[in-house]
Amino acid sequence: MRKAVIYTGFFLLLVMLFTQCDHKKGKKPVEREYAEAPAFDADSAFAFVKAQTDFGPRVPNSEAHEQCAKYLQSALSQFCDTVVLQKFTATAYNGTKLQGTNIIGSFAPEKTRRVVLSSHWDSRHVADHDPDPANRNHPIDGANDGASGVGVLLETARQLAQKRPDIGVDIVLFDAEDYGTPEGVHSPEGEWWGLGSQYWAEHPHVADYRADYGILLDMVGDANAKFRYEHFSSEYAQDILTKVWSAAAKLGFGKTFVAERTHPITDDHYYVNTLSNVRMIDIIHQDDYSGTGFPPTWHTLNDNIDHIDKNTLSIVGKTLLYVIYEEK
Ligand code: AHN
Ligand code: ZN
Repeated sequence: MRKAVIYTGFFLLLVMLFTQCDHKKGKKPVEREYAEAPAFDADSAFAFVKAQTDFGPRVPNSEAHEQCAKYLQSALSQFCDTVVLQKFTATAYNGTKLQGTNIIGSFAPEKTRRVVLSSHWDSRHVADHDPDPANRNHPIDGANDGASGVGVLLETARQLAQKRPDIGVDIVLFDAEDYGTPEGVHSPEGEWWGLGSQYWAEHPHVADYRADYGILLDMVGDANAKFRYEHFSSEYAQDILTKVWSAAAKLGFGKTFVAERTHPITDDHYYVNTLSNVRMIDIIHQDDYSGTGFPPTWHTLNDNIDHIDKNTLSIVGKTLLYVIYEEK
């Protein structure tokens, strides 16, 4: 009788040991896959966002814009192998001549296999969607609309510098994305958004520039961010959308990256896709319930650092790093 109890106990112990091992074995492949990518530090990304908004609105032709360009150049210089400032003059919807600068940091510029990561670094000259009409001609901080994407890319650059991926990477910070025609204002026919990306697409920073694909970040800092398959991204580069959204799903971010098609946005990726030979997707926060199609702070004075969520920055940064380190 006692022997039977001892045998049963021993048997149960063996079963427990085996199921434990099995459990660990089942988990390991995912851990091993992810171990390739370095950690993404959300506090650091947030600090990179705040450093930009601390300059104030980064509207082309302003002092804050000029100071921020210097900051971004020096930040990228710490991490990248090369940094190029691409200066251009663009005419805005109202005839204003904008002095623009696209800022481009490269890792391993000699490699042919490469990916381009982008975001716009300027902020909008007017809060034309602010609920208070008195605020609508004030410039915005653009913490989400501009600085969030750049913050994620600066932290990504910091990680790439510490652990080199197999492929080359270009970080292209577009200027003058957000100087488009304000709501209710009449302007001549023309393409008034994405002035910096239009320039870069037609005048790449190196001759015969090519990349395997591109990823644009726009508004990646809201607490309730949801990213779907934006229409133009899907038309030009559905395979890249699938790659990125699958990576997010593997990391457990399926609630933020939802594999569902949604309507077109005229963003920097539109000009890259139509005017250059690089195929680029847009990771952009679209909202069906806010009334504008974008998050509630969009083009309002509320688009400030108080509405930036570290967790969203982290989800986007970890997904990006995963995708980059998967490329061989
Ligand atoms: C349109 O509203 C057509 N495009 C806006 C793209 C944008 C503005 N992204 C951020 N700010
Ligand atoms: Zn905007």
